[in-house]
Amino acid sequence: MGTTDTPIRLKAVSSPDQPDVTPELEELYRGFEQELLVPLWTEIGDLMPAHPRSRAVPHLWTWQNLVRLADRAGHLVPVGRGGERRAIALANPSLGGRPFATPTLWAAIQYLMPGEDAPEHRHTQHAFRFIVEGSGVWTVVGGDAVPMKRGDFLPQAGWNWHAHHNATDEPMAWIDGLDIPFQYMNEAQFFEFGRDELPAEERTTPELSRSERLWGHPGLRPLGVQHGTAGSPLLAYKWEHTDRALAHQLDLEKQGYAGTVEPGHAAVRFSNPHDGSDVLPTIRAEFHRITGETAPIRETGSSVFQVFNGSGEVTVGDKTWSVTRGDLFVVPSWQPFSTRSEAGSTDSDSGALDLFRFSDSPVFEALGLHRTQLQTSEDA
Ligand code: GTQ
Ligand code: FE2
Repeated sequence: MGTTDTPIRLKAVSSPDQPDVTPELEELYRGFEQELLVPLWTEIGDLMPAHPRSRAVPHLWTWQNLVRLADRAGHLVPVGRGGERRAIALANPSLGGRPFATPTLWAAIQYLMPGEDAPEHRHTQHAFRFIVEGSGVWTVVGGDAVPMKRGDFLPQAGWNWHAHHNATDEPMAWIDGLDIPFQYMNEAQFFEFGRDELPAEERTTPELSRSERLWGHPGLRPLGVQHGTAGSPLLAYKWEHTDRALAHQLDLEKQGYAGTVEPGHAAVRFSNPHDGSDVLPTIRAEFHRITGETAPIRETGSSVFQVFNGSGEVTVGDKTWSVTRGDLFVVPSWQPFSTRSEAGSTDSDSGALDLFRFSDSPVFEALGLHRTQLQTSEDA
C-alpha cells in the first residue's frame, strides 16, 4: 500500500446535478488534478450514499475445500518462526485479493499436524478460535494452557502471549477470527515474538484452564481477582454450556414462554463475565440455532458465519447457497440475510441448523453507527 501514487482523474460529465461541460470547466479540473484536489460534487454519490454499499460481496467457502487444501499445506508447509502460523485466510472476491473476509474481519482455517507447535507471539490484533471438529490441540494464552474441542469458543484479547500445540497423533483444524483488516486499515498494529520453546509446565494438557477455573462458573464472579484489561478473562466457552442454553430457549418456547429471538430461532451472545460486554473490543461472537426460517435482516457492519451443525439454505443479498457442516460465508454491511434449516437433517445432533457467527458490531456500536433493520417488502 502507498508504493505508487495514483494520479487523480476528474471527468467532466453532463448531467443535471453537474456543472456545464465547457473548456473552462475542463481547465479547472486539470488544475484540481495538478494540485491534488478533488471536489465533493463529483464524488458525493460514492462517498455519501443513502445507505451502506459494501465493497465486499457475499461469498461461500465450503469446509470440504478448506480442509483438503489445509491438509495439503500440512504436508508441504512447515510451521515455525517467521511465518508463525499455518493459517489460510478467506479472501473476499471484491477486496483486491487481500486476505480480508470483510473490510474489517480476518477469518482463516488453521491446521496443525500431529505433535506440531506454533511458536509464541503477541500482537495488538484481537483474536478467537472456534472449533468445528476434532480435539487435542491446546492453546497457551499468557502461560495458561486451554484445551480446544468441537463447539468450544476461545477468545484471546490483543497483546496476550500465545502459542498452540497439537498433542495428538491426528491433524487438527479450526477457525481463527481476528480484526487484522480493521487494524491494518487504521494503522494500529504492534507485534512481538515470544519464547521459541514453552517450558514443560506449559506443555501439559489440563482438562480445564486456570481461566475457566476462575471465571467459568455461571453468574459467579471471583472476588479475589482484578480484571482490568480489555476483552474477556474467560479463555474458553465450552460447547456443553452453549448447547444447553440454546436447547433451553427452544424448550421454553414450546411451553409458551419468551426467550427466542423469533419463532424457532434461539440465539446467544458470548459475553465477558466481568461486565457483560462483548468478548473482544472489536469482535462480537454469537451462536444461533434455527429450526425453521428466519426473517431477512440487515445490519451495518459485516459478519462471518460458520455452519456448526445441520444443513440448510442461506440467502445473503442476491446470493443463495445450500450449506452444510463447516461451511463459511460472509454477510457484508447492510445486505439482507436470511436462512432456513433443512428439516430432518441427519448431520445435526440438535436436528436444527446451528450457526456460529462473528461480527465487527462492537466497533459500530461504540461509534454510534450500529443499525439493524428487519426487511419488509417496501425496502428496496
Ligand atoms: O493463531 O496466533 O489466523 O497470529 C492469524 C494470525 C492466527 C494465531 C491467524 C495469528 C494467529
Ligand atoms: Fe497470533
